[in-house]
Amino acid sequence: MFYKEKHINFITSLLDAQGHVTNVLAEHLKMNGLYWALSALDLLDALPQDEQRDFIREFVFSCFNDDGGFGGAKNHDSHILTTCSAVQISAILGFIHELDKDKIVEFIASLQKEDGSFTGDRYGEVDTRFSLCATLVLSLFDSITKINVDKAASFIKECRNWDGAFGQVPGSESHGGQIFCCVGSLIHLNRMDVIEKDKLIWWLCERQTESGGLCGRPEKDPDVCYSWWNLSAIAALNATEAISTEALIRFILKSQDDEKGGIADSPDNVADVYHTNFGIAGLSLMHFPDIHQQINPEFALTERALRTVPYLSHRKS
Ligand code: GRG
Ligand code: ZN
Repeated sequence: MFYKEKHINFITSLLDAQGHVTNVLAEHLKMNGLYWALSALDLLDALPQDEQRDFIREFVFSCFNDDGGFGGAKNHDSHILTTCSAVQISAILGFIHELDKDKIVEFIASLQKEDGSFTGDRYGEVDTRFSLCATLVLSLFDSITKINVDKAASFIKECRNWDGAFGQVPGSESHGGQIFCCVGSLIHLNRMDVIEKDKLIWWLCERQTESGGLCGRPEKDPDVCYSWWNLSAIAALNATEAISTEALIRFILKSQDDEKGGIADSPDNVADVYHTNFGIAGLSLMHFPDIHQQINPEFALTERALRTVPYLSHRKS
């Protein structure tokens, strides 16, 4: 049984009247938390309306900085992770056309390094997560050519390991989360040729555990969020039939809180907004019948939201 109404109540109860994700998340996670909450509500056909929507829009604008990026809260420094969430929220709530596209694109492009990688902010940490944020945002603005596409792809290739999977930086361990980032980046860069498809699908399938849940690395415990990180890559490679979706659906449903709503990282743990969103997103990838919205694996947005983005009007979904 899927507790749709309970999940809607669980998430809406985390949003205060102004649309902020209250209590549960630290200040610097407010923007990301808002994306998780709104993405889940979009998938459940329960987005906030009217006043609450306007408050969220104002919050997003209040986090915009002169450098063209968004901080995680008002007066916070810009970061590519929070910029990505802010742009995604704007797409979900239908105000992306009001953002200062040119300044945001300039901010993202300024974070690309000589080797094609991206830093998260002006302090210089590099991670393939940031490549995904950069390419996702540029793709939404139809501006991918504002970066060096060849170098961006060759950096991702450097992060590909002998097992066909990807890590955070060259030489680092393969991980489901980074695979989502690298596969997504390569799709946005139109460089799927960098993927060793058979090897990668094999690696991903081997992450399904006896419980039906997916784990992020060999010998690790299953966790509902990999029903998004791993499965989105599997779906993008058109290989969903290579895992047991029935067993994975059972694992996600078992991780629900059947009283208060919400989904935890695994059965019997405490539900949170992050696992609720990615659990529901995973169910959407598997065309679970109670979820009517289809999520797109490389944008982590519903096809409904993507259809409202004016810069993508030429796109066939
Ligand atoms: C557009 C949805 C979206 C995201 C932006 C932030 C980001 C880009 C991607 C995150 C990808 C990632 C690294 C996900 C994994 C997160 C996670 C569960 C990390 C836990 O790692 P460990 O080592 O746990 O603590 P394991 O599961 O390996 O034991
Ligand atoms: Zn998790």
